[in-house]
Amino acid sequence: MLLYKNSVLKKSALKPYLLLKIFNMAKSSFEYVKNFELDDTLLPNSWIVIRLDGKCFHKFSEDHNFSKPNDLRALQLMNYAAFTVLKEFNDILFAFGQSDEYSFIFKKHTTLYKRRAAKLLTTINSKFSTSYVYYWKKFFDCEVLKYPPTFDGRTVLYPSDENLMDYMKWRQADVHINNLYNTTFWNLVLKGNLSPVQAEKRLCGTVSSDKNEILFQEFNINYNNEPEIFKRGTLLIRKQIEIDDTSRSVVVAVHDDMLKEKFWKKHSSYLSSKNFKQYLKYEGPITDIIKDQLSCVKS
Ligand SMILES: Nc1nc2c(ncn2[C@@H]2O[C@H](COP(=O)(O)OP(=O)(O)OP(=O)(O)O)[C@@H](O)[C@H]2O)c(=O)[nH]1
Ligand SMILES: [Mg+2]
Repeated sequence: MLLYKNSVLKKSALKPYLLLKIFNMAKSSFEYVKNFELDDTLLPNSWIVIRLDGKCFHKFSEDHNFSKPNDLRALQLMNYAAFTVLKEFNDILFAFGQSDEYSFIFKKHTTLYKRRAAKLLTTINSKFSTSYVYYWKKFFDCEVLKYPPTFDGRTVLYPSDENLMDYMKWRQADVHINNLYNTTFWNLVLKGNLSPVQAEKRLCGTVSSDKNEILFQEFNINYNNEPEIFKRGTLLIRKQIEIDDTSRSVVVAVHDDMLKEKFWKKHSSYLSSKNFKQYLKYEGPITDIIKDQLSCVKS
């Protein structure tokens, strides 16, 4: 293009094939820069996990009046944004979310984008982040989105099934630890009239049973009865569903206890088979996310 714009060439009566030759020479002399691009193909035969996390969400949640310690709208928006990702990328086996983070676990032998790390991470992050903004109003009807949120992301490879299971357990244990602390902390502050500093001091050195006791004795709260989504986070997983005598695979949101071996025994087929045959049957309620997928199929 630059060559063509050159006034001498424009005015000259060069034949088109000569112009093309000059153009191609220029192209190949520049093209070497492509070699600077690094190969970031991820190892085969290993689990690819992408984890996204909201940047400065302690501030973002304040600025958007999230309820403390848990805002159901915020969690549902996170789930919906992640669901949008799973809907588009069939190679994601399941995803797990809590607070301002979401992990996406790819099928072990995925060849999506030839397993190129940057392409996978940036595409998933972009789809998730734009969906978070795009669907904001669906969940926060009275709260205006004041500025665009940012999510960081990382890609981690896990070589064994055990590593992957431990990863999922780690993230879910994190929900439990944080939620028990936050629930007790905010009850002490909001209902117990302690300042945040006093509440922090009160909880310093306490173990789980102490916090359960504070909640029960002082605020009449049985922690076990708190909503599962708060205590365990959300697992988005593909399951089979029977509709009108036909079986369809859909993404469902569940709050199963992944710290229990029972969960992994039941879901062992998700991890083991190379040529995945069939997802487990879903037996829960027909949620909005499921309705969304069924109406999509019909239209
Ligand atoms: N009130 C409220 N705050 C939330 C909720 N979910 C997430 N947050 C906030 O988001 C933070 C998420 O933790 P982090 O990711 O460690 O903190 P961060 O401020 O995002 O910091 P970076 O991730 O390092 O940028 C929590 O500490 C809360 O402040 C919610 O449902 N309600
Ligand atoms: Mg964060």
